[in-house]
Amino acid sequence: MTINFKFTTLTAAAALAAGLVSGAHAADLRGWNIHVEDYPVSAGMESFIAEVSEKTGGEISGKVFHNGVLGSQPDAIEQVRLGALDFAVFSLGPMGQSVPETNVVSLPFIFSSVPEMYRLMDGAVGDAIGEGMKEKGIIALGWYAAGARSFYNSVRPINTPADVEGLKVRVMSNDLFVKMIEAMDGNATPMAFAEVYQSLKTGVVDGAENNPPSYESTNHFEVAKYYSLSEHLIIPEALVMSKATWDKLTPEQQDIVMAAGRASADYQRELWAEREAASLEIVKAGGTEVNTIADKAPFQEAMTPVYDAFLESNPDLADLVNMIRNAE
Ligand code: BDP
Repeated sequence: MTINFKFTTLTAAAALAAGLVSGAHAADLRGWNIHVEDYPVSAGMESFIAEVSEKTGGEISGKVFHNGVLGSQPDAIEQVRLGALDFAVFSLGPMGQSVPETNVVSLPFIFSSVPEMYRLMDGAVGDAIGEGMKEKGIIALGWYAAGARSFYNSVRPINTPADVEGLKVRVMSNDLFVKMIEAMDGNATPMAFAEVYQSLKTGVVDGAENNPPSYESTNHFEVAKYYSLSEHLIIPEALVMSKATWDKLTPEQQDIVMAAGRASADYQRELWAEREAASLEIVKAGGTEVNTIADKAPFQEAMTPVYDAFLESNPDLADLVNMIRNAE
């Protein structure tokens, strides 16, 4: 018995050194996705896992579970940290509770434009946030596009912060978004993405906020006809792998996974630009009244208390905030 046991252990160790066992263990990765199958994030995730499978000669394969069937986003973030889910695309919005650094990109109007967000996330800002995620068990493989989020509701077009007053607005689960709505005297309701359609329809909430592809793909536009281009949040999304899964890979496999993650982000960003334009056309054809906001300065000014409270309770993140705010 003892001899057999030793033999088995040695064989396993030898196989591990050759990268065979780790590859075999990682073979069937489970990917969490909140979106419908026909969505830029979904296509990006599919291209990622297909490339990983091809480049590892099938040592690592996987399946993407679309439509949030594996649970809500806040839960899935914890599952990835624990290694119960292997990969996912997360908005950095609901990641704030687990990874403090990610809160910086959830501050309203912190990026001045989407191109600026890409540039900074592909540089030192993204590196700092990625480090914070790694410390919490999440490996960032690529920054995905999510455009800018704007308000929509079933009551009235929004042109000034005063138009938000008294509205019940669904937000993603993060206290920063509650504070953002309260700064305009609205009533914020944190709620899972999957529950928003029904809540809009039954009047549990008057509105929500999201980018055009999410407003369209969820059919929220059918039940909240006013879409006002406030573009108050530019929050990147991340293709991530659980560190528990990552640590089982050989260095060669890790290189393949990292390169496939980056490539899938480039692809997703291209798809995003097309989908954003298409989504706006679809919602307009469906009867949505889209309005631009002539002057966004009053919204930005209304956010001062949000920044003040954030910096007061997170003084260690001031450098990162300033790095983004002072970016040329
Ligand atoms: C979408 C994001 C998704 C979020 C969702 C939300 O892609 O990750 O869960 O917004 O509002 O734009 O919950």
